[in-house]
Amino acid sequence: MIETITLAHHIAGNRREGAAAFAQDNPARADDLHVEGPEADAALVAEVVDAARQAVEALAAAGIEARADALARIGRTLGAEADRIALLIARETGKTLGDSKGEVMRAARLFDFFAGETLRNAGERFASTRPGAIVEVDHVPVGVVAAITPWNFPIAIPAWKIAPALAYGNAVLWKPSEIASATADALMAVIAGAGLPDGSVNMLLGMGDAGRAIVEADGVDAVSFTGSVATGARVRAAAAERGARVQLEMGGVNGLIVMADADLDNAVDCAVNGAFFAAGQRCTATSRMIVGDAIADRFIDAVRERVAALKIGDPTDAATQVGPLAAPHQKETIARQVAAVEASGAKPVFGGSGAAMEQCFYAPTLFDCAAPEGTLGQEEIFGPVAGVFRVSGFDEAMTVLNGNRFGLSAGICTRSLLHAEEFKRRARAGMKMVNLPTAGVDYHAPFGGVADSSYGPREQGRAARAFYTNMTTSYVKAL
Ligand code: UN1
Repeated sequence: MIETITLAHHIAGNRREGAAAFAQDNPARADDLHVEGPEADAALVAEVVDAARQAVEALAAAGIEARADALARIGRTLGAEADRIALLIARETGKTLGDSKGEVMRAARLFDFFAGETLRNAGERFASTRPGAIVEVDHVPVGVVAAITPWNFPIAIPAWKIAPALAYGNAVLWKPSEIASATADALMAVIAGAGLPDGSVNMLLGMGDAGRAIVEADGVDAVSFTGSVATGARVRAAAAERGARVQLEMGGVNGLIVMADADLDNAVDCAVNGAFFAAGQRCTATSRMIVGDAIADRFIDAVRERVAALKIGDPTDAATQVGPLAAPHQKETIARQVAAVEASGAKPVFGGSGAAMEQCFYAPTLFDCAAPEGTLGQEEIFGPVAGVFRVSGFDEAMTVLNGNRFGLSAGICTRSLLHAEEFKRRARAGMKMVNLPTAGVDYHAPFGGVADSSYGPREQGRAARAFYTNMTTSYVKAL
């Protein structure tokens, strides 16, 4: 029996229905879940911007303690409802139940963290060069902030945009991915019960057209986007056109260096987790294993053995470690990219173009002797596909690591403190991991990349304030 969920936009506390414009089915099985929802247009965006503008006033009037309480309440409710929401994430996006539960808890902690930050938004005070005057610096709300979020972290990424936006007094216009809209609706239900003023968080559904209408809307003061490089470039251009603030988190072709002196067991754990968990659908996933010649054969054998033992299957089964890709078109894209890699002469160690399975499943795929300038070295493949790049030593490893236009996350497995420090100094990446997978970040530390991976200020942690506030400088002379 297929459950059908028909979604609506959420505008200032009310549901707004519309003709179904997109659909998402459980990517692991055909007989379970069908989600559909409408597409927002420019008129709807304008209506939301008005409601949100009023909410900015109401949020200021409510005061910081009311906002902190509301954020803490959202965190608590998410924690209490984690099992129910995790099951929905697994059914809608194919993320394993364990990962989904972990993600809901991460979202809960993000709301909790920013509940605290609401009260800690302190300014600065200077003596003025003009005798008798003082200078005060305040961090004030930007206004109406749009959050455009992807499906691969369908609740944590929205949380790390919505929570700081509210903490610092902004109202939110959120457009979740059409692949994760039922999960988004579940988060909206939790937010609705938190006691925030109507219009503080509004959700418009849809695909590219809705996203474009939001980014181009005049009253949207800032846009925080996580998604593909191609879409990110369009968001940046449209926001720049009208002078709106923009923050982009996009792709990565992240590399993990495995030095000959590494703890091999740990390095294999890092590589397998980074490349294949979440079916490789993390922008921090490991696409490139940059391995010292001396241990490459042993490393590959150990990876093959570890991957053969992975339990691939229904994400709602608690024992499953790797689920499907999120949607049929994702699987088609991966299949096309893998075929291109094979056409260039590469032979898979395991997986490959025959690895497409039933529904949206795609088996882990690893190529040996990958060329740094080829597809595996240069192009993001948002699936369980990685290449081994054999190198002669540390310097060559660093050259390969920094050899593409991205710079999100990078890792090294080594027992050498010298190489770990050199790696931290020379790796061109926003996140640097020593003896840890390239994926998996904390919620209280800054997150973001360099080069073509990111644009604008960092997300998460206290660093998030830079994007969600304007600085004002006041000069006061008491007479
Ligand atoms: C993580 O690795 O824990 O879309 C987070 C992504 C990133 C988040 C990664 N923005 O995969």
